[in-house]
Amino acid sequence: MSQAIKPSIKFGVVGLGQCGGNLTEEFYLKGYACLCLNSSRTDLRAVKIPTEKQFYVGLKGRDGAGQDMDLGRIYLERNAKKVLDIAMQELLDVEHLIVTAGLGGGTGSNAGKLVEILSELDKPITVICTLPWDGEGSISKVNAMKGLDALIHSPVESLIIIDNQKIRIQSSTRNPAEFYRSSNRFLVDIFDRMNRISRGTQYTPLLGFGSEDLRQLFMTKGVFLFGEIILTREDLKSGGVLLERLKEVWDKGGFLTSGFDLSQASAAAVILLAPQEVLAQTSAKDFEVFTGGVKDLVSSCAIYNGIFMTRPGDDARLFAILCGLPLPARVDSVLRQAKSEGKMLSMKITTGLQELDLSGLDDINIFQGRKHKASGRQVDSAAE
Ligand SMILES: Nc1nc2c(ncn2[C@@H]2O[C@H](COP(=O)(O)OP(=O)(O)OP(=O)(O)O)[C@@H](O)[C@H]2O)c(=O)[nH]1
Ligand SMILES: [Mg+2]
Repeated sequence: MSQAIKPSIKFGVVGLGQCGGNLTEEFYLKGYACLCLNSSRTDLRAVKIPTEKQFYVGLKGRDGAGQDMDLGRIYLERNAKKVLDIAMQELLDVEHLIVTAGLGGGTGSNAGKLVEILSELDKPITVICTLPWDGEGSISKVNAMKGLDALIHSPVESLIIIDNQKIRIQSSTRNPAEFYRSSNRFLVDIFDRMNRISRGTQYTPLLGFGSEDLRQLFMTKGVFLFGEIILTREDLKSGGVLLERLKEVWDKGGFLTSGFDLSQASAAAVILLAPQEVLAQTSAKDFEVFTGGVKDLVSSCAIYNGIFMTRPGDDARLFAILCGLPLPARVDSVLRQAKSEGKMLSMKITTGLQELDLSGLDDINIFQGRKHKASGRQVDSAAE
């Protein structure tokens, strides 16, 4: 899908901190209205969006928050009016705001505070945030959990949670800049394709899924999960196989957090895009088995279905969205780590340097009485 297709929802993206900036850069490359906020001019320079879309929100020229979440919050509070003025000017005609941030850093973990500030614009807000991977520092995990809690209590509509542990496991390269860039791009690519389905004039809607359907899903309070699968002819031959592929994308696929109780979703969408030659081989009965299976998976929940006929030769794709979900199991795991590691860390910090036991050393003075020749004069070390 190309940028020639208009987006279904006019999103405007605000990135906070380094991770937020990296994710926002990907949206910018797809043509969305974007701006980056950071308390570090060094981090801002690294983001490849025009300088007039980058804004310093630190204090007195300080460079970053150094993982100090309280300092990051003070920065944002002091810059609240500036942030609001910029957002009003840059994102006036967008319909829905997206805030991107890495939970863990001192700046990005204040995404909840940013949501509070931006709520003055009276536009719905979705947050895309990351959770730290297991090998990250204890401060990161404590910040991430405090930041997530602040988000839950903020006026955010939907929350998209990226699991950096999944990114670490799945990445084939050891270079963090590289694996973050490719996973950011992978995710934003799918997001963007999903946001251009309903407006693609080359797709013939057989069962329509419109902009308003997508908007309803993004406005549903709770965690938002989405994924895309390229289907093989085998997948489309049986409703049962298709359902297994769908479960795969919701349970393990992509880089979003997993471990959800799918039956708790309050809305779901399944959109099939396939060329005529593939659709002609898919029996209506199998599609019924599939949609019936989806209903069983998510129990009582609003379901939006869409089928679009694409151009001959195109890949058959299935987009799957679940929303209104409670927090996933991965959050419990990071919370447990934050509590145990955080406790140990604060003990270490408050203990400081230990007293030395010098008993037994008092009477030892090896150089006492020795004569030294220094700077051409006799020095009696005992007398010095
Ligand atoms: N998925 C993903 N995670 C990232 C990326 N960049 C950083 N992170 C993670 O995001 C979390 C926060 O890190 P940063 O964004 O560097 O922190 P910050 O918000 O700039 O905060 P300070 O540097 O303390 O001011 C950490 O867990 C990082 O590992 C990225 O491009 N993609
Ligand atoms: Mg930073």
